[in-house]
Amino acid sequence: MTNVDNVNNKSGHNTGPDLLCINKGWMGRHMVKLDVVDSTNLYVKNYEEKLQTGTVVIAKAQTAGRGRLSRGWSSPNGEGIWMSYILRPDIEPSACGGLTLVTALALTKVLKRLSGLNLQIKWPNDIVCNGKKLAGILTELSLKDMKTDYVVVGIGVNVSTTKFPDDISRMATSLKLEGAVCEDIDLIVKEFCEEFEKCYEAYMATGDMKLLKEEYQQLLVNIGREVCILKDDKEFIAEAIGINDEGELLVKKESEITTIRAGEVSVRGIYGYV
Ligand code: BT5
Repeated sequence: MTNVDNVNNKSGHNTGPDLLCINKGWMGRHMVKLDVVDSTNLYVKNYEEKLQTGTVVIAKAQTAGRGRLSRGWSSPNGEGIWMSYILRPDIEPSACGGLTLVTALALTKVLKRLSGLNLQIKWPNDIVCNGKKLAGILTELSLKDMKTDYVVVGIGVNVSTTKFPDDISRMATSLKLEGAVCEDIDLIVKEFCEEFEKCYEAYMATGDMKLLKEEYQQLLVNIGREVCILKDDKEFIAEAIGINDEGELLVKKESEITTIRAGEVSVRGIYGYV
């Protein structure tokens, strides 16, 4: 077992009437269902002290859904899975970024299984289908005395959207547009919670991607492809060859291998990098 059992007992949170139970394990054992919220990530951060580890907050609509680097996330009413959950991992802050990869792996596996679609991960935080973005992940870390206090992971999955805002209409897609056999939000969330729990425990067993790397790489759209990397304000083209145990992207240029920690990596043929 991981540290999760211990931290589960940290808050004596009283389960109120808005808290529903969808999973016997710790992940999603408590769920807050909202009709509308600014952002489920912000909600978790605001109520952090009251939420047990693994609590899932899900909304039908978000009025200020957020992506990375203060970008927006379109979250129309009833058309997708807009949810966040809280983790309190006993790991170094530098290892928390790996939880984005753990989430991407669990979500891709579940969505593939239920939808029947051919889905892949675009490192580090996108799930893509036929070259378009189906889902995104936003991981936010809170520190206390330079140590990991808690982590909020937010997931946005486009489920039944058929018309996206003009600025993203060419790069975004939904389960419905791709012809998925399942669009059942409750079922997807339930199965995700079970799958995430397994992947998370594998991550926590070593504190890195060692046990998950192979499976993750099999789903990685970047692998063997030319990628365009923006690093230290400079752009360069290289071939992605995989990830290391820390979850960093490995790229090769003229036989020199570089690790990419975070930031923008565009893949040729995906979202318009040609
Ligand atoms: C992400 O950021 O992909 C993270 C998205 C996380 C959203 C979830 S929803 C629940 C939780 N609560 C929140 O407030 N957020 C999380 P990034 O890689 O920075 O991508 C953002 C970019 O994706 C935007 O700048 C748009 O170009 C594009 N985009 C916006 N809405 C989209 C959508 N619904 N589907 C596909 N692409 C979208």
